[in-house]
Amino acid sequence: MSKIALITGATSGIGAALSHLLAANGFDLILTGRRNKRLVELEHDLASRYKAKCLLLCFDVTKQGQVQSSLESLPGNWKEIDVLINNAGLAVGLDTVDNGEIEDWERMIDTNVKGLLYVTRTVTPWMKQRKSGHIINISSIAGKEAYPMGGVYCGTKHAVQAISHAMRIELLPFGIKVGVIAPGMVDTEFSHVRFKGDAARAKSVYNGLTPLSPVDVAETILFLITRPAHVNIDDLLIMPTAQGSARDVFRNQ
Ligand code: NDP
Ligand code: 8X3
Repeated sequence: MSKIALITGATSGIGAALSHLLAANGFDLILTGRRNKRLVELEHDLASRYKAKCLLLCFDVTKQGQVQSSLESLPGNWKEIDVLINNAGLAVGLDTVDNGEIEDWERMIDTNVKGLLYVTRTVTPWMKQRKSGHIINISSIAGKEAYPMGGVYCGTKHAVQAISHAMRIELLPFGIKVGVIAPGMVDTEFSHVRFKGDAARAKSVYNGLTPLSPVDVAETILFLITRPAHVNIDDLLIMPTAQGSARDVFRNQ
């Protein structure tokens, strides 16, 4: 029987790459995001390439009511989620704390922290009932160290680390695994979103170096979720070879 994986933020970047990889590996997929057109295109693509079975849920993770009603609308067996990938997230802006845009802070905190919590709050009881499941939360190098002008984004990813740690302990009696993957620079729409559509600035982030690709991260997640039942990878930091810390990168100019 196929396993069911729910991926939040499947419409782009890491989530989209992971959707392809899990479909290719026989998972049935619940794919979520706000951009419905992309979800529909992704579903067609996965069906034609891998004959994948997908269920689409278009919702905004920051809206608790939408999250809960969308997930509760899952028919019958689709609630038997084996793997939850809390991937939806973003950085908005790059600024000091005394200068940052309040609206940017709200979006990051609402998406990266509260959104992850809303999805987890709905799905975890279903896993507990079945005494089975695996939750992977996407953190970041920003969840391991802070850097100037990234204080709020780093704060949200540090929160993901702490919440994941607590969940891992809470869920021990239920045999539910909780893992974290913390990537360094990945070439996705992330910088485009952070710099509010400024394509030149987004591109400059990766000048002179080879960042991780979304497929690199997806392949690592596949490894995490295919370990034997008695093995859990708690926390995995994955970096481009050219990046040694959040701020130390080697660029070939
Ligand atoms: P992308 O911008 O390419 O993808 C982000 C995904 O999150 C999209 O599918 C987007 O879907 C979804 N999303 C954002 N906001 C919401 C929301 N309010 N409700 C529902 N879905 C939402 O970036 P990445 O693939 O890089 O990001 C994925 C995760 O990886 C994030 O948590 C990010 O913080 C983390 N990360 C990224 C790194 C990088 O360098 N790229 C490094 C380390 C961690 P839609 O817009 O359709 O809603
Ligand atoms: C994204 C990577 O270094 O911009 O999480 O924080 S970074």
